[in-house]
This record gives sequence, C-alpha cells and structure tokens, in this order.
Amino acid sequence: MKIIQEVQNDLLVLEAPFVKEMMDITYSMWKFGWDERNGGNISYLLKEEEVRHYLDTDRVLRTVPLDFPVVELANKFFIVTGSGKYFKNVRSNPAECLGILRVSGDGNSVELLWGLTCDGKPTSELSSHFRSHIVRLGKDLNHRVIMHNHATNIIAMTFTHELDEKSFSKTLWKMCTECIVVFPEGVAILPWMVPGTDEIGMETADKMNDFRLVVWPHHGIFGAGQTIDEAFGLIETAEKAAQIYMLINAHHGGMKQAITDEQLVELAKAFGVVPNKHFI
Ligand code: 2HA
Ligand code: ZN
Repeated sequence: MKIIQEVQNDLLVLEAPFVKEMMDITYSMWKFGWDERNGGNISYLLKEEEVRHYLDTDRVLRTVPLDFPVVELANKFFIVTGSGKYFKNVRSNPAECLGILRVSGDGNSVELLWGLTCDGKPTSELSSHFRSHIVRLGKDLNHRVIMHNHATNIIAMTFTHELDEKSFSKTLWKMCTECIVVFPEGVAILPWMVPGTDEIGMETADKMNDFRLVVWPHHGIFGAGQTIDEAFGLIETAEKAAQIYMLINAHHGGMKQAITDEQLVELAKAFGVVPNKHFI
C-alpha cells in the first residue's frame, strides 16, 4: 500500500503547473540550440502552498550538503534542473532531470522532496543560482526565476565585440527597437571565469544588484525574472539582438543605417523606462 501511495504521489507531482512549465521551457531552449548536451540550468522559487498541494513536504528523500551557506534562503522551496542532465530529456524524464527541494533551516544543505532519481544532484551552477536569488529577492519581492543557457549568438558576440558593459549593452539596444524597453538597465559582463564555482556565483550575484542579464564571455548568459516567461523573454530578446549583430557583421556591405542614441532616448521616453544612466 505504501509503495502504491508513493507512486501516486510521484504522479501527482507531474500535474503541477510548475513542473509542466519546466518541462516545456527546457524543451524549447534545447530546440533553439541553446542547451546542447547538459548545457544550461534553471531554478524556480516555489511557494510552500503550491508545493504542498502536490507533495508531502515532510517527506525528505535525502539531504544534499552545500559548500556555500545560503541562510537567506532557509526553508524556501525550489524546482531545479539536475547536474549533468540534458534539457532535451527533461520532457520525457522529468523525475530524473528535475528536483524539488527545500533549503534547510540553517542554509547549509538542501532537502530533496521529489525527483533527481538515480542519486542525481542539483545543477552544478547552484551557487550562481542561489546567490542570484538572494540578490534579486532583495530588489524585487516577486522575483522567482534564475535561468542560464548557452545562447549561441550571445556567445559568438563575446568573441567579436569588445567586452565592455556599456558598449555591449548599447550595441544590443541598437539591434532591435524593443531591446531598450525589455532590458533598460543593459547587460552585465563578467570576465572569463571557471564555471560551477562559488567564485563565479558570487560575481554573478553581485552583478544581479544592477542587472537581470549577466553574460559569461565565451560561455553563455544568466537571466532573472518573476516568471519563467520573463527570464526566458529577457534572454530570448538579448539573443535575438546578438543574432542580428552577427548577421550584420557577416554581411560584407556592413551597416547602412542604425538606431541612433537620440532614438534610444526617444524610445525610453515613449515606453516609460529609465535606461542605465551610465550607458546613455
Ligand atoms: O553544464 O551550463 O555552466 C551546465 C552548464 C554549466
Ligand atoms: Zn553553462
């Protein structure tokens, strides 16, 4: 009976809207070519009541220690992608590729409540995710999602464009009219660093004080948002701009005309956004 009950519980979790959202978005990102192999990771802050509706939050399957304490997130619930899991496979095998967890009361470990079967671990970029959540929650009480992927043209652009936040952001703004409206603060850029470390996690989170998009040169991008759609939409818009930049540069004729600084200011006024004052 106990086993039947547990199987039924596990099936109920698959009905949860937040699990379905994770299954859909990871598949879309893989289809875009932004999450080859095990590239990319997502963490999504969940409300206790929405988790309780689908699983028994008193049943901890196992505890995974953290080597970076996150007491600020104590007792918070997340659904995360698993370390080494392929975005391509989340839709067909969510229980192995995703995990629902709670940060322990002392912030030194996470308690697995569902998923990550076969002894899986949360994403290797958990430090960047958790530390960024802490910063974004300090800025926006409705913040919920941190998303990382290997957006192709953003990566390409980090080889051919100078890695200066101001000029990189302005170039992106000028590639599509709506960019400055979508990310008026621009994008942050880290120096090249080894991924999967607490060091890159701290640097990424530090940038999240002023930006919702952080570029990791020659690697990918991080986006933050109140919803999966918002974080995805930010990355999608920056990636689209980067694609246009790469297309223009591949075209031997070069640019014949461009969006001017004055037009950017006009756009910001018309859409009621305040662009980064250090950039324009
Ligand atoms: O392998 O994207 O940054 C997952 C990653 C690491
Ligand atoms: Zn990556």
